[in-house]
This record gives sequence, structure tokens and C-alpha cells, in this order.
Amino acid sequence: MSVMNFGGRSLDLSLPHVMGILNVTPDSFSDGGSYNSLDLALQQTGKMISEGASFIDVGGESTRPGATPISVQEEMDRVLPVVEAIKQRFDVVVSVDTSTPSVMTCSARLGAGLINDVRALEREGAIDAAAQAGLPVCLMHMKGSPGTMQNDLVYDSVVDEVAAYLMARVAACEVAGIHRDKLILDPGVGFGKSLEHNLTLLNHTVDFARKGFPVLIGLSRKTMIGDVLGASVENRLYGSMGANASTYSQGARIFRVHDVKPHVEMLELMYRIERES
Ligand code: 7PJ
Repeated sequence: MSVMNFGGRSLDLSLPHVMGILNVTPDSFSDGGSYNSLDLALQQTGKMISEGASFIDVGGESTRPGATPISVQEEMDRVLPVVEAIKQRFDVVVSVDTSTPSVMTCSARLGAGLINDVRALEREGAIDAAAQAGLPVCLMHMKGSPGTMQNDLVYDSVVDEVAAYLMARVAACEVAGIHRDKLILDPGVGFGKSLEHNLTLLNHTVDFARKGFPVLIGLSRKTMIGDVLGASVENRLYGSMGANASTYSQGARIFRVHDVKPHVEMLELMYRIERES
């Protein structure tokens, strides 16, 4: 059994889990920052938990292509009160979507259970902060940086390059004292990838799952869904569910989504069918 301990709360990662997205950015990807006051954040958190989310992913830095960077202080001010308030009120794993060492350290003290870093702990000091925090880490692949990542979309083999990058980050984590059984891998849909790259990566989810680490997929409402369907952000739910279903059947187990209930229900059916002999 693949049980992972997230800051005191154990989850069986042989089962599917939904991670609900909680953006505390005023310029976030798709919900326009509609949940940036503490009360609204807590309301949205309660809703996502009641719908079956195992994780609440709190993010204060927008990684939207071209988004302006924010200061460490600004990120701390956005994220930490939300982490603290959620942990005071709810029994859920709080994931912090951050690349900033001090946010990792302080969130861990406030009870966060997972560090979710789109920069795979590459920022100065991040790997040591994560090792000190002692929490599981999701390592995501990104080519370039949010400001420029959609400008240079050249890979020889996107699957091989993303896999090699993630395994190199696994090795770096082990050197820094983060045990491999605390690591989760994510190919990073939309982070420096064309539509074809994203589709190829998703069709090779099984290759990542076979590396022996839990795989997390974040594709909810992303541009690639819109590109395939010609759909605006508010019309990407069914496409997101179909793509997530494909990755579940290839072994992905954590699904980072905006729409918790539809995904929990979809995954419940997928799981029940799969386990029947
Ligand atoms: C991801 C993420 C993702 C992980 C964002 C958005 C962009 N973290 N944070 N994986 N995407 N692990 O939600 O559209 O794909 S922010």
C-alpha cells in the first residue's frame, strides 16, 4: 500500500485523490481572484471539503504566463493567514503552491501538509527549507519561467526531457535529505509546452507513474482544454474531466482541480470499475 504522511494526516495513494485549488491571488489563472478575502477563501474551502477534496492547494503567486512577480512579503501576507485559518477550522491536508523558502517554512509551522512547487525546489534555499520542513513535496516540471515559458517551446522528446528533469530533481532532493518516499511527480501541463507537448505528456502519464512515485496532474480549465474544444475558461469542465480520467487510468492519483464534486464523482466510478475483477 502506498500510504504517504502529509504532516500528520495519512492518505492511501493507491486511491484517487482530488486537490481543490484555492487561489489567493488577485490575478489568478481562471477565477479572476474572486476568492481573495479570508472569508471567501474559507467558504470555498468548506465547499471543496464537503465535495470530497483530500487536499486544499493554497497559492498566492500567479504563475499565469506573463504574470508580474510578487514580493516574498506579499506572498507571505496572502498565503499564511489562509493556511492558518484552514488548519484551525478544517481537518484537511493543506498544500502550499509556492517556490518561496520562507513560505514553505512558515506554512509547515502552521500545519501545512504538502509543499507543491512548480519550480521543483530550484529557487535558492528552497530545497533546504523543504528538507527542514520534513513534508512531502510535489516536484513539477516547468521549462523556463512564467514570464517567458510559452516563448520557447522546443523539445527533442518532451516525455524524455520532462522525465529526465524530474529524476534529476529527485536526485537533488535525496542529496538534500528529502527521502524519495516523500516525493510526488507532476509533468507540469501548460508550463512551457505547446498543445501537442501537453497531449503527448498526458498520453504518457503511465511512463511517469511507472517510475514509482505518485503522479499529480494539474490540467483543470487550462489553455490546452480550451485549444482542443474552442472553449472559454468557464466551459472547460467536461474536457478537464475527460483528460483527468485518461490520466487516472494510466496511474495518476492526485488531481488538482477547480471543480471538486464532478471530479470526485468521476473518479469514484473509475475506481469502482477498475477494482472489480
Ligand atoms: C499546477 C500547479 C500544476 C502543480 C498551477 C493553473 C496554474 N501545481 N499550480 N501542477 N498549475 N503541481 O492552475 O492553471 O499543473 S497554477
